[in-house]
Amino acid sequence: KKVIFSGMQPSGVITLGNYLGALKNWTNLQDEYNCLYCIVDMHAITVRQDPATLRKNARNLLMQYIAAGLNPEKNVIYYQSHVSAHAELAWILNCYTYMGELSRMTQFKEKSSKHGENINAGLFTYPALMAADILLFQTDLVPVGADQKQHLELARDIATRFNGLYGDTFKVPEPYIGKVGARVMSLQEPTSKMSKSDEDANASIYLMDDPDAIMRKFKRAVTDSDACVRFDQETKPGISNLMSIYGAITGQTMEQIQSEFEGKGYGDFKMRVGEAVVEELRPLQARFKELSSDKTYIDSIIKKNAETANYLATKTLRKVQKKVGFPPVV
Ligand code: AQP
Repeated sequence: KKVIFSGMQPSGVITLGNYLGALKNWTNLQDEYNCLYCIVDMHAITVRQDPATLRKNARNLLMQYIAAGLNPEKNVIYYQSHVSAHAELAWILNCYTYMGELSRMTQFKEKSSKHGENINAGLFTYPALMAADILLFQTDLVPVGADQKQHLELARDIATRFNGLYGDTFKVPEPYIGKVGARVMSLQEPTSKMSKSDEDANASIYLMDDPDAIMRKFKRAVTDSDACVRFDQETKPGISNLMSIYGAITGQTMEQIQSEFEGKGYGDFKMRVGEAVVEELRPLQARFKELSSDKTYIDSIIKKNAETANYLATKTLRKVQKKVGFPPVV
């Protein structure tokens, strides 16, 4: 079976964007591939986090992975910080990554302008850590959204460079292009993406929002004055966003949605989108609630999966350490 690796940052409470763009699609891969899904808490601290909140978000994220349908017996679901090989390989890869390459990363440019008061070295070398995450497991395929493509490309370059210098060491990962997940935009500013770290709570639907909150946020979603449900991301970003959310859940095409709401007002349309989201999230929320009350079970999952990830990661790390000339432990 081919290996798939992906992850999310516990940098907030995950949103409908994270779910429709990534998590929901991951659940369809678990039978066909060997999948590792990491909670990348080491990446999260490249932006300042409150320790207690980070801990809580990370545990919730792990439970949300499971609640969304990832089977923890089949997928390796674990915290990045529990597998020290991530940091160790990242250091080595940092030494094979050029400043020029890192300076070209658009995420660094964006995040450093957003977090101007804390442009730390970790934020800059983030892609080397991400390369380590992926390369540690001899990953074949990485499901990535458009915004992570550049980082994956760099991971491939680093792997190829290392292999060129020392002989075959890393599998060079490919992007996994599956059924395209929806790119969900902010409900308040539909030209920028929905983000878990957005300070405006009305801009995002959180996976754990109750039905009232979900309906309220959709009612308030920014649209336009055209009063026609039609897909046009240029001139109607708000409506187009609601249409892709609805389509991602119901499986309908944009044309089908357009004809379903022909002659109907935005009020009706928003209600239907809200209801569809509420129904989609209902079973996930129920399962999350069950998991939250089973501390022993979750703890055992965390422990067991960290052991598996550690075992797999150490195999690659030892190989790399040997190649670069580190002496074996005697
Ligand atoms: N709006 C989105 N629509 C579709 N997919 C999305 N993803 C994120 N936002 C959307 C996908 O979710 C995964 C999570 O990636 P991440 O946790 O590494 O962080 P991110 O991409 O930076 O997501 P956020 O929510 O915007 O987090 P913050 O606010 O912390 O930066 C990825 O697979 C991503 O493609």
